Order: sequence, then structure tokens, then C-alpha cells
Amino acid sequence: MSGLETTVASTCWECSTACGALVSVRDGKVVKVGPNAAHPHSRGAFCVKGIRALPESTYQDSRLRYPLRRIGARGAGGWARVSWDAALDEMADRLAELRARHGPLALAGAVSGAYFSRGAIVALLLRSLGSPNWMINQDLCGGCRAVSDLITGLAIGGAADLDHTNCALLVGRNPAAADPVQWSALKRAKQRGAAIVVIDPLRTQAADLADLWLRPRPGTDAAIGRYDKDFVARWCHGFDALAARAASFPAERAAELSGVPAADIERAAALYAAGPSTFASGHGIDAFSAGVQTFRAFHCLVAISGNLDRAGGNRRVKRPRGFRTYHDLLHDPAFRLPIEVERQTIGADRFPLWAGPDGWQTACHNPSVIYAMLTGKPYPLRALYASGVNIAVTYPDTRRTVEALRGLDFFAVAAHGMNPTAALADIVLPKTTALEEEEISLAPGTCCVNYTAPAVAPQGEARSDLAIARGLIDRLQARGALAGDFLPWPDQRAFNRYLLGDSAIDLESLRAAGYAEFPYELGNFAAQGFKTPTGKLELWSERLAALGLDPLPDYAPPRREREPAAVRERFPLILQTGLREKTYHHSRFREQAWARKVSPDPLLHIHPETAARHFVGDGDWVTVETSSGQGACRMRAEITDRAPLDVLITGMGWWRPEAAGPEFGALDVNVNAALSYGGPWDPITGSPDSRGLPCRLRRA
Ligand SMILES: Nc1nc2c(c(=O)[nH]1)N[C@H]1C(S)=C(S)[C@@H](COP(=O)(O)OP(=O)(O)OC[C@H]3O[C@@H](n4cnc5c(=O)[nH]c(N)nc54)[C@H](O)[C@@H]3O)O[C@H]1N2
Ligand SMILES: Nc1nc2c(c(=O)[nH]1)N[C@H]1C(S)=C(S)[C@@H](COP(=O)(O)OP(=O)(O)OC[C@H]3O[C@@H](n4cnc5c(=O)[nH]c(N)nc54)[C@H](O)[C@@H]3O)O[C@H]1N2
Ligand code: SF4
Ligand SMILES: [Mo]
Repeated sequence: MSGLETTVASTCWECSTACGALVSVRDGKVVKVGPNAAHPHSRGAFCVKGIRALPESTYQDSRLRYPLRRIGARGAGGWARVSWDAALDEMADRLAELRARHGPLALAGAVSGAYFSRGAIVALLLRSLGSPNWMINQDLCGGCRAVSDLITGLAIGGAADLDHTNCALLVGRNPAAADPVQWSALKRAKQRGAAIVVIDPLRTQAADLADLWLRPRPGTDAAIGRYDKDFVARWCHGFDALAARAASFPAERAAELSGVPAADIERAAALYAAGPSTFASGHGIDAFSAGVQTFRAFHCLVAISGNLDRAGGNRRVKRPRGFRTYHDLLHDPAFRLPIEVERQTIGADRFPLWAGPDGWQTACHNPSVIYAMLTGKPYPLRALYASGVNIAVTYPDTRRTVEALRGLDFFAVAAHGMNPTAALADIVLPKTTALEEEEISLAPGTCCVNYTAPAVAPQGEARSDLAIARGLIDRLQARGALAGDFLPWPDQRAFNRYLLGDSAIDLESLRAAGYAEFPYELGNFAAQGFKTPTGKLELWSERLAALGLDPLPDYAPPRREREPAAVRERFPLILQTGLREKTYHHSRFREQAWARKVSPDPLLHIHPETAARHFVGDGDWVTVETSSGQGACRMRAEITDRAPLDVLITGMGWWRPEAAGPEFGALDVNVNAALSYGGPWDPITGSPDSRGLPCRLRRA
């Protein structure tokens, strides 16, 4: 006999779009996940990852349901099921022992960032042990735009008011695959008659929709963004200096550098200047070695064009008074280590706006962490706890990452299933999914707080990150191995109540609706100031100047143009990685049959002429190598004139659960096996080049 079906209002957390969701539950099991049309941000937009992949990753046979302990050699694939007590006791013993032997700094964490609770929780766990060392993957994601946003003083996050704009400027953003909410809003804007300007080397679906599509040579966008000229501003610092620099970038020069016709640049500028205009950006101009300066060029454009915090422009991030974000927790003095300890965060000396006490999320510079694991410099790094990242696939230079993980004295992973990272661990912990755990966060892009409901009890013995961290902290305390307790909440509910603080949002109505909107004011510049040294929007960045970095946005030639001619001859093509696939979230869901049916193989998009020159036919297996990588990646050719001539475009995140472990194909079909993490890095965030890489193509 089957019980009654109930519907729970929730928020999907499979990606940072954070769509409002309705979860149907019968007999204690989720039977359906779908959109919540009432949600003010997503307004009924949703995607197949929420509908299919989320419930399947909760219920699939390969779901991790119990803690596992390695038996036999690391990576050999032998596992024994153990109790939580046994797993956490062993973890606490090993962490306490390594802390005593090498000092607290030898312990590190790895998460994706402070966008989800697990990020902040792992950081605070490490701080409780006395270590400021935690890795985020934002150097590969949105880190450059976040730091540019911060130092310019805009604080716009990802919010683009497409619903009221007259002109949407989309730069390096592929919303049709990456963000169904933005994609629906863009189509609505187009219908309303707003102008759509797309800057992208690939002819994306957004480019098909656009009134004007600019196709720059990869990595040259800063030249276009720098072309602005004659706006005036009241709240800006450094306008004259910026105007002087911009004068050296007439449209003709921008055209020469970017390969975009000068007339198109002029037209884009005119459309944007008419206003109100909104800037929507993405990964396409982030995560490369000129990422911050490229974003600075566009962010200064937002600053001087009067589109900041105005309807149809880019709204500043608003928040309910008294509410705390995960990011706030990281910077709250109550949860900080002594400054002399935080200054030792790996990478803080070289990238202080990224790593350490003054860094955006206070995290490490990852390539320097990998180096420390391998060499003991600047000091030994011997233990790692990774939650919610699959670094053996998603970090560049897979061989080196794997070598570093193999050499650790202790490695623990919390995950939903076995993958190339967890396969190298000593202890693997089963984590709750977005259907099993309560989470509260500020919605991206809309003035609302989101609620993720624990719609059902966890499968098996899965636990939340907070429960795992709490269990560890109690045990470490008993072993005298704590520097402090920076996670003073007994459970997730107490933690969430703390986030709500004394804001006007109460948990009960939040739970009932799945979200809570809050009032806000646009253009309140006097009341809500700019968090920069001058208290103004900084076209001229005082923080960059103080570090001896270029205080004005500038154009840096892309990677391949900085390589010697001999290298360019051997690697004559350009590689772009990271194109999103609708079926997958990075390395996730590769074990799900429906997804593999839709997207069975890693694809390499190749222009017909480039393919012909390399005797590559549609569907052929090919290998790609880059000039700085240590290996090759195998993919299938997809011949398409959407790709520019001699630019190869692929996704990321490939591995095959059915291939031999512990790599499960991560050294074969994973593009990061062909990339380097060794620099050149963005001088501000330390981000590597994930696109614009000199490469060569061969038939496999
Ligand atoms: N289905 C799905 N959705 C996802 C994800 C996923 O894995 N799967 N991941 C999520 C995450 S974490 C992220 S960060 C986002 C990323 O989503 P987006 O920010 O949209 O990034 P990409 O999909 O990488 O697309 C970036 C676009 O930039 C273009 N581009 C590449 N190089 C350049 C350049 O030099 N200049 C310009 N102007 N454009 C360039 C590419 O051709 C591409 O069209 O997607 C999120 N959404
Ligand atoms: N070459 C190249 N590399 C890239 C990129 C690129 O474009 N090119 N893109 C970069 C970008 S934008 C990003 S965001 C990163 C993504 O890098 P990752 O964050 O490593 O990617 P995911 O595959 O999403 O890995 C998440 C892992 O966490 C597990 N997981 C999922 N949900 C939860 C949860 O709630 N709790 C816990 N504990 N675990 C969970 C999943 O099972 C999965 O194994 O990759 C980056 N790497
Ligand atoms: S876009 Fe898809 S995966 Fe991302 S939050 Fe929305 S439904 Fe979930
Ligand atoms: Mo990302």
C-alpha cells in the first residue's frame, strides 16, 4: 500500500544557479523533483540535472552509504565498511598525530568554495585544528571576477537585471547550457526588444539570439572592454587616469588586438551606452592568466556608465539586515586564527588578494599547495580532507595532482560515490545529498534567501558536513589537538539559525515557501558605501597599487602570443576547455546511464577546415596535447562551423566509472591530464590558463 504524496518546497544545489524546487515525497522516498514556478529567482526555470541527476545520485546503487576504510595499498581498490565511530576515531588519531609531528599547518582541506555550507564548514574545521590552509576551486572558476568585483568596489556578484534592461552585454557566458534561469531571462529580454550583444569566440545559442555577435580571438576581450571613452562619474576614483589609458585604446587598436571589426566594437559601445544596460559574464573570461585585468576592464565600464545598482543594470548584492553568508563566517573576527598564522597560508606571500588574511575567501593558492605536498616547501603538507571536490579530475595536471595525493600521510574524502579522488583516500565518508540536508543561503542574483529542505532521511548512514566536522572536533578535543572551536553549533539546524541571525526572516516561513524575499533599495550609494580604501568605486585600484600591481585595467596578450615562435610552430592550434554540457555538472553523474546515453564521450569541437587539414573526420577519436602539459587527452571530434578556425573547444570533467581504478580514465579522457597547473598564473589570483592554450591535434 502506498502512502500519501507530499510536496516539499526546496532549492536545488547541484549548481550555483540555485533553482527553486518542489520535491515530491511518498513513503519516505523522493519520487519527483521539479521546478517551483513561484520562486522569485528561477521563476520555473530548471534543468535535467535537478530533475534526473539529483534523485538518481541519491538512490543509485553506487551511492556511498557507509564509511569506508582502505585495505591494502593506496589506490588498489580494497575497502572495508566501518562504523562512523571507527572512521572518525581513525581520522582524529591520524590528524592529531600529524599535527603533533609537523605542526597544524601541515593539515589542509579542499572544497569548492564558500558558496555552499560545506565550504565554510571545512574551512572552520581546519581553523579549529589551527591551520589556515584550505583549497577552493574558484581559481579555476569565478575567482578572477570576484576579486575584480571586490577591488573595484562594485559588489555586483553575478546579478544582471535582464528583466528591465535595454541592452544585455554577455561576455564569455554560455547560459543555454550553464544557467537555465539566465537563459530564460535572456529570451524574455529579446522578446521585449532589448538589444543582445554577445562576445564569444564560439557561436553559442546566445550568439544565435544576439543582435550583435563579436567574435574575439580567445583571451583578447580586455582590449574591447577597455574601449569606453567619454562617460562621466560622480562616485569614481581615478576617472582621469582611466580615460588617459583608454585613449591609448581607440577602436582600431582594440580591433587589431581582438580581431573584431572596429565598426562592431563601436556599435556594441553605442548599444551599451544607450542604457540601461546590464553586463552578464562568465567563465569564458575568467580562470586564465589575465582574468582579473580583463574583468577590471568590463567592471570599470559598469562603474562609469551609470548602470550600477539601477533597474536594468547590475544590482549590487543586497542582504537582509542581520543575515550572515558563508563568506561572512570566513571573515568574522570571531572565527579567525591569529594574523601571524593566517599570513602563513600557502600562497599568501605571493597572492595576498587571493590567499591568506586579506584574500577574497582566505583560501590557499592551489598549485603552491600541490608543490608543498610534493616537495615539503615552503613547509610540509601531509594530510588532506576533501569534501565536495573531485580534484583528481577537475584540477589541471592530473598526473601531478595524483602523485601529490598518493604521497600524503593521510587523505580523507567525503563524497556521494567512488571517483578518481576518493579512490586515493584512506577513509571515504558518505555525504548527504541536497534531498537529505537542510541548507540556507543568499540567492544569487535575486533579493531572496533560499532554503534547501531535508525532504527525506539520508540513505544508509550518510551525514552532513557539519555533523562530520562536529564529530571530528569533539574527538580532536579529547586528543588535545585543537587550536579552538570555530564550529560551536551542535547541528545543522543551530548553524542555520545562526545564519538567519536577528534578520526579519524566520525559519518557519522560510521552510514553508522554500525561499523568503526581503526588501531592498536600489542606488543607495550613500547608505551602502563602497568597500574600497577610498570609499569610492576604484577605476584606479589603491589595493593593486599598494601591491605594486597595475592599478588600471590593462590588456595583456593571451598566452600563445607570449610563447616563443618555436613553441607556436609545434603547437599551432588553440585549446579552449570547460564548455558546459547540459547532462553533467563537471565530473558528476558520469555513472548515470541516461546521461551517458545523451553524452557518451568527451567531444572536441573542430572547425571543418582545421579538421580537414588534420585528416580528422566527424566522430573520429583524436588526441590533444598542449605546450605545457605532461600528457594527452583523448576525445571525439565533432566537426562544426560554430568553432572558430584553428581553435579546438572541449568541455571538462570526464572520467569513466567503468574504467580501471584508481584513475577511472582520468589520465585518458580528462582534458586536465593534458594541462599544466604550473603557471603562468594571473598575477592577482594565481589562476592558471584553462583556455587559450597552444596545442596540437592528432588522430588517435
Ligand atoms: N550543465 C552545466 N551547467 C553548469 C555547470 C556544469 O558543469 N554543467 N557548471 C557551473 C559552473 S561551476 C560554472 S563556473 C558555470 C560556467 O558557465 P559559463 O560561465 O557560461 O562558462 P562556460 O560554459 O565555460 O562558457 C563560457 C563561454 O565563454 C566562451 N569563451 C571562451 N574563451 C573566451 C574568451 O577568450 N573570450 C570570450 N568572450 N568568451 C570566451 C566560450 O566559448 C563559452 O561560450 O556553469 C555552471 N553551470
Ligand atoms: N580544464 C578545466 N578545468 C576546470 C574547469 C574548466 O573549465 N576547465 N572548470 C572549473 C570549474 S568552473 C569548477 S567549478 C571546478 C569544479 O570542480 P569540482 O567541484 O571538483 O567538480 P564536481 O565534479 O562538481 O565535483 C564535486 C564532487 O563532489 C561531490 N559532491 C556533490 N555534491 C556534494 C555535496 O553536497 N557534498 C559533498 N561532500 N560532496 C558533494 C560529487 O560527488 C563530486 O564528486 O572545475 C574546474 N576545473
Ligand atoms: S540549473 Fe539545474 S542543477 Fe542548477 S540549480 Fe537549477 S535545476 Fe539544479
Ligand atoms: Mo565553476
